[in-house]
Amino acid sequence: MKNKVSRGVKDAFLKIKQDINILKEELTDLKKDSTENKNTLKKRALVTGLTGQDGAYLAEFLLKKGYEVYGMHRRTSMEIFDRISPLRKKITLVDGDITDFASIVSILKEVQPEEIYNLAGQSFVPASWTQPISTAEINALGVMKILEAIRLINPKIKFYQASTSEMFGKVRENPQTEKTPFYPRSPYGVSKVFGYFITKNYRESYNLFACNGILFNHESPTRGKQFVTRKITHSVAKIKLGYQDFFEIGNLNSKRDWGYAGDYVEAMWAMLQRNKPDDYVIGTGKTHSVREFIEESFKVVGMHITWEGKGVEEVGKFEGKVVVKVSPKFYRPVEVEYLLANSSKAKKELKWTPKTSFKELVKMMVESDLNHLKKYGLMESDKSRLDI
Ligand code: NAP
Ligand code: G4F
Repeated sequence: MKNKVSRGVKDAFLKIKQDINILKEELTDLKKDSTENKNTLKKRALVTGLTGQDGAYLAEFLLKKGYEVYGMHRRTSMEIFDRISPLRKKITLVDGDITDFASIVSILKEVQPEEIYNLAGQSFVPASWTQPISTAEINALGVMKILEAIRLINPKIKFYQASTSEMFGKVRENPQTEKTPFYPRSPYGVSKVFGYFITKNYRESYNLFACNGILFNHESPTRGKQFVTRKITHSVAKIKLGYQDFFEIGNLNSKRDWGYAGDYVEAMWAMLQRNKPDDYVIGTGKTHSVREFIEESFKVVGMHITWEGKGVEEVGKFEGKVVVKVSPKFYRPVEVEYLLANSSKAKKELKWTPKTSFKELVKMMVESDLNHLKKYGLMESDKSRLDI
């Protein structure tokens, strides 16, 4: 009798052990399924202009958010991936050009993105006077080609268009909001007005989720060296280290609302997460002149400069030596004199505010240029064309 009971208890124990093992296996399978599901549920974004300043910052931000990131890359004679080199293994490059409708269609079919960020652009304003037609083909028609491809292939794709404060041009009011009328002053500005309105038009005509980010100037240590901020910080670093004596500059008095690119890409993403598509002004709400940017950059390296002369005769000096010279070579046929953003709508609806101040931005850029030059010396890429 006693033996029978103990055998019964033993069997019951074995049964429980077997059940526990089965449950353990089921749990492991469940865990595996849920990780696999999580992977397939990853949102997929296509970024055009991935190799540019904003493209690299946006890709990094989207990866942190758990996105699968695809970047459009157009063929060039030299493959330069400096900005995205730390991300290369985490993103997928797809070959295309936004002026080539066939390549956009193929990419949309292959990648099947849920979100497209159109950052591709001929973004250098002076080049829009020397290459006005290609500027329009990229910045105006290129946008329409992407929108058409979205409409034909998958109208559910959400679309972000990189619009710009350059559209305000000869400003009609201060500060500029989403309601301020446009008055572009360059072929670049005009091409971007087309991009803006075609985005709005496809939203209204076909109910596409298409947004315009009207972004004011935003900079970073990886800003192209032809843009005034990076030209200044790079030149100041070279002067400080004795690689050059002075640099030449154009209009010292134009004012810009300068922010940090790393902050601005967060606003791009936030626009596509709303329930309804809309357009937003993104800026800091503070404006500074080119002259102030130069003074602040020299301050970072301990050089307090003074100005002498007027107009094209004006120079900036440090300890009696000329370190900045005005040159009409850098004047534009017509100028955008003053930009200042009012981003209250973005603050209210996107909960977006800039985190980096003007002084922090200048310091970040000057120090980055100094450190790079100290580490590598003057490289071929540091001598790139600054005469345009
Ligand atoms: P960026 O550094 O000049 O980058 C532009 C990107 O567009 C590059 O990756 C470039 O590729 C790519 N691209 C040019 N033409 C193309 C084409 N036909 N097909 C595919 N890709 C093409 O400019 P960003 O400062 O990052 O600005 C990003 C976008 O925002 C631009 O559209 C710009 O106009 C706009 N935006 C910029 C600011 C600003 O302050 N940064 C403000 C408002 C709006 P490559 O590397 O091959 O040249
Ligand atoms: O740095 P910039 O060339 O930028 P710009 O023309 O304001 O355009 C940038 O911002 C736009 C947003 O408003 C973007 F849509 C556009 O893609 C680009 O990113 O020039 C800024 C100001 C201008 O008034 C210019 O005349 O600086 C003045 N400036 C004075 N000397 C100079 C120079 N600009 C450049 N590039 N080089 C000079 O030597």
